[in-house]
Amino acid sequence: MKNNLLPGLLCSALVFGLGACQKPAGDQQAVAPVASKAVEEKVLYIFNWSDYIDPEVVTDFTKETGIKVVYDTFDSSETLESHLLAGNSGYDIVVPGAPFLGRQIKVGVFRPLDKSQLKNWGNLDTETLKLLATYDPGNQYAIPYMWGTTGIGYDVDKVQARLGKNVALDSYEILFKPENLAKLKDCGISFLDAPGEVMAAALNYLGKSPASLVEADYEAAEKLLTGVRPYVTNFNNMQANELATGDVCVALGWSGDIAQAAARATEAKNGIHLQYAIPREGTEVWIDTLAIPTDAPHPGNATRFIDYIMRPEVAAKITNFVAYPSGNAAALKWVLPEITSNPAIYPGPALRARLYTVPVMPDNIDRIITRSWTRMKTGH
Ligand code: N2P
Repeated sequence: MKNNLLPGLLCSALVFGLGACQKPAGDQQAVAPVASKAVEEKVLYIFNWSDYIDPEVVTDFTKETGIKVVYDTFDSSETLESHLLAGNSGYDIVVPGAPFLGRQIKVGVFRPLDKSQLKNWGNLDTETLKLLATYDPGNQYAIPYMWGTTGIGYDVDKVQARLGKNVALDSYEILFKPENLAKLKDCGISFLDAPGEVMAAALNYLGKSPASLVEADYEAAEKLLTGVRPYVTNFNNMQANELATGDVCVALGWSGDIAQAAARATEAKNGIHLQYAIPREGTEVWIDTLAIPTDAPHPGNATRFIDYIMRPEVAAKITNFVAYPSGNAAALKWVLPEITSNPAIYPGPALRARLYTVPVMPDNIDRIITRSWTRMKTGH
């Protein structure tokens, strides 16, 4: 065999996953392009939030591309972050919220998107991209996936039976006033286990900036939460089931998860009527994103998946399943009318005017938040 055939043979063997591409000395130029394109195994490792996709989207992608998907889930931004910071997570696609994306970009854990391969980019919502660019300048590393709000999920009958018919169900007073919580404790109270988001909600409720840089403001927020803590049944980011089954009757939670809970309860015909309110005091609107870790083993497959998700019908299929709006403007016409017309999922202008976003916080503030969250939860 002639020596100059060898590089091609060695590298094409990789298509079948047989091993590392060895570049013979002196012939590196000839093999490099082949090595970077053709070597990916037909597999893709995704790490997403739980209850955050229509499983059919994943199986349809595999049917169309032959790329097998290994799909894992996580339940907190902190879990995702620890995987990313440890390195070699093995994941090709991850789903950080925008503030986490912003701070993780700074430490180099993501690879820039290959926009030349993202032909569906034009379907993305320009306003959402603009907002996302405040975390990811130039939209280099991530696309908007879904967005939503943080608010109050409640069992209408149980809450009204305990707080009276005249109580404002769209006020954070339900969740932050100990006298209300004392009356609700027997039917179960769930709070998100999301330190940054809950602290921001507490700050905002206290009339402070949800993105405050003042240490004393965090002391006040911690004090508020410490007063609430004895009434909280659990801190949890998977609230759809516990609300749907009646294990808890009120939650500080995420819009789509609460909509999913309401749908599950209706389907189960268990007599539980759940609603979601965007608090009148204002609350957070957040964006979650799709990004590719720097050390992703299959960045080409990841790019294909991201482009697939950006097809309007696909993005809409996810929204129809998870009840979170997508960052894809072209998807809107494929979204079910009962979802687009639900103001708890797609808030109208008056509600939107009450929403705030949380930026990437400086490290010292992040540390304050983490410490005070731990103190509040553990009691020391
Ligand atoms: C999916 C919830 C993801 C929202 N269950 C996190 N921002």
